[in-house]
Amino acid sequence: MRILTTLTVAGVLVAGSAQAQSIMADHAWARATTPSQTSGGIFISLMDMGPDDALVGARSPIADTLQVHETVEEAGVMKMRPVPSLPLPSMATVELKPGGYHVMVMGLKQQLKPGDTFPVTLSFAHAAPMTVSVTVEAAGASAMPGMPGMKMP
Ligand SMILES: [Cu+2]
Repeated sequence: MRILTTLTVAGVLVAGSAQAQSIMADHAWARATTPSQTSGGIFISLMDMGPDDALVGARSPIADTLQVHETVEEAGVMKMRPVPSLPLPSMATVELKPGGYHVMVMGLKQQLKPGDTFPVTLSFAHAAPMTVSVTVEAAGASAMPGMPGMKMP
């Protein structure tokens, strides 16, 4: 008896729902945290295979509050602030990544250790809510493109 696994979308657990899911998620990851850290960031690629949509919220059992944030530069200083809704244009991929959009985790109830996974449920303006499995990666892992191997004098 063989169980087909070829149709499994990596890292994505689509909640049982009759509603069609037009959003696909890829590489959902979070930065590892220290024991005293109470906040963190989640990064993910979202592909909208349906009509225009928007990411409007997120929740997870691991933290009190999750917010969609954007990173902006003000007078040479990088700051982040909440956005009520992150547009997901039809047939496009929006990447939440360090230095850009991210899901901010506040009030962490546990330390995020490399290799751990935890569920996050994303809410959209139109598509059905989607629960994805987020993998914790070492702080700095694949976070800063171009940085590994670059030695500054
Ligand atoms: Cu943030």
